[in-house]
Amino acid sequence: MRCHVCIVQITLPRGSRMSYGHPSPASFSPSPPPINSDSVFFSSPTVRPEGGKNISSARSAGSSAMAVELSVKAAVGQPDTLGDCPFSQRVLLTLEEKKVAYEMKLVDLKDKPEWFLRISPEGKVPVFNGGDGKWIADSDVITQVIEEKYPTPSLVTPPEYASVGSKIFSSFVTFVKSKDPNDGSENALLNELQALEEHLKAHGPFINGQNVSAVDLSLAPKLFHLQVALEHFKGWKIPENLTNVHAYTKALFSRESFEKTKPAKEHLIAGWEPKVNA
Ligand SMILES: N[C@@H](CCC(=O)N[C@@H](CS)C(=O)NCC(=O)O)C(=O)O
Repeated sequence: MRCHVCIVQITLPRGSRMSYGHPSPASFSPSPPPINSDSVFFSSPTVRPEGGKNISSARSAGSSAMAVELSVKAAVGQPDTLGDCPFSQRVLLTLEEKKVAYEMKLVDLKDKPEWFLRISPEGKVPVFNGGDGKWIADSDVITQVIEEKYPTPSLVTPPEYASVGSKIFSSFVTFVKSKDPNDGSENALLNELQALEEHLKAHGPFINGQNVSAVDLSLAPKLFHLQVALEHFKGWKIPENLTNVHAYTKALFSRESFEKTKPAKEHLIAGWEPKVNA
């Protein structure tokens, strides 16, 4: 099913009444989820994720019978607001870039509802239903399925570029949690960013050249977390001399798809706080 009007459904998690099925390698087939009476439908041009339910342009709930659905993380302490999961945002970005209509369900990971645990037995977001009732976990698998189902515009990244920047997020996590300034975690992150700089200098502006592709949509939310969290917790910024990385983040963060799906900075910081101060 292809639609050029993106629809987002903000759902009260506790009120959701979704059907479920049994896991297979990456998917499982519940009976179609019933329409949730708590659901509110929004057309995406007016959607401000931080705005939660205070959004106009409501649509009839009846139009969602076989809709594409995506469950994502709700903000910490605010179950009706989009949260800060980079894997969830990656899938949202993929749907937005391909202009696929979808319904978004917010999940409070601190108080996982039963319906969610049925469709995601590991209790992780994102989980995706392509409209056929099969629930799929893991952003790697989900984005692959979306690419196959909606091949235009293609977001395929050539295999030789697929792992560019792939160690940035883990390096950032180590550094942001580090309490020892001499443990080498800052240098490890700088080395990864330098490698991205060199790749972009040779092949940019995006990782696969002129057009955004899947690897950029995976990296963009992670770079946003890096930028916001490191500035907040360590007063640290990506060095000025990494000019291609700066141009890259600017280009990614200013895309309409990113503006629509990004977490509010305060929610991102609230998400990292317990890990940083553990
Ligand atoms: N490899 C998974 C990672 C998903 C993941 O770790 N999601 C986190 C939120 S960002 C989660 O659901 N954690 C479970 C929890 O916090 O209880 C993917 O790419 O989708």
